Amino acid sequence: MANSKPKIALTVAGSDPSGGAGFQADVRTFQSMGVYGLSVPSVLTAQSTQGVYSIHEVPSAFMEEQLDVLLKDIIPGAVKTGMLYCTETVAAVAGKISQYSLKNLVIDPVAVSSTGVKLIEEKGLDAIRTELFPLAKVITPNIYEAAVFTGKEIESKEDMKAAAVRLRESGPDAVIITGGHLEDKAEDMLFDGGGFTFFENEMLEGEFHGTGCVFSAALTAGLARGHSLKEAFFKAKEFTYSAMKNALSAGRGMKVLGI
Ligand code: PXL
Repeated sequence: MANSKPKIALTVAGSDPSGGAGFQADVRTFQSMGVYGLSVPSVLTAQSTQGVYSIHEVPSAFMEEQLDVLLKDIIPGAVKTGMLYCTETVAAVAGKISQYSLKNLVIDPVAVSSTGVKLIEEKGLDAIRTELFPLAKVITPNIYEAAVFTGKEIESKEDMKAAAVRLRESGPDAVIITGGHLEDKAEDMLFDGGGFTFFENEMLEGEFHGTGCVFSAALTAGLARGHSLKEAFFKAKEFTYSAMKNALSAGRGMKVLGI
């Protein structure tokens, strides 16, 4: 069928000039999964594969303008948020998501870079929890972020389950905790209020940049394509794992995923 309606997803995320993470990685992931990508940068970073050197916020009034101009024209089938950095940005994004009744919202509560740089202000964490989590179809913290948001260390599968239950009380329909490195396996877990679904991969050697971004973007693409959350979760895991296996040494630092 010619001219069938395109599947469209939006990312509201930081810019990573190296392309390994941030909205650049999200759009490449959307494209690779057959979904047309919209992108609104929320923060600019000076960054290479060797690390984040500096962070420059996009003014919140301009965030609102970017979203208004775009959403009056196109309503995406799914949306993800990545790095938001400060409370004003979180408030601007949450306001526009509500105003335009955006569906299939994936919140990746980015807190720290793969090289250990803080990617959010302290107060931003609270704003994400109170303003964005209640709007979300699913939130995708990694183990470290889940520990930051719950204030409890996660050292076992039981800890992961308890953190997911706790996080879901903030309002998202479901919680996916990624990157559990337990017993030499890479464990990821979905909790949708009913049951816990674990997805296990063998650990891959090496350090990778952007795995969280690529996973949450692939999940968003799956939702934009009309998959159920569980189906989108499995497909996003497979996509990310294969992109890690095909990782590239583009620069002198960490590997970026081969999407
Ligand atoms: O991987 C988390 C992340 C998300 N978004 C941006 C980043 C990073 C990590 O460096 O730079 C823009």
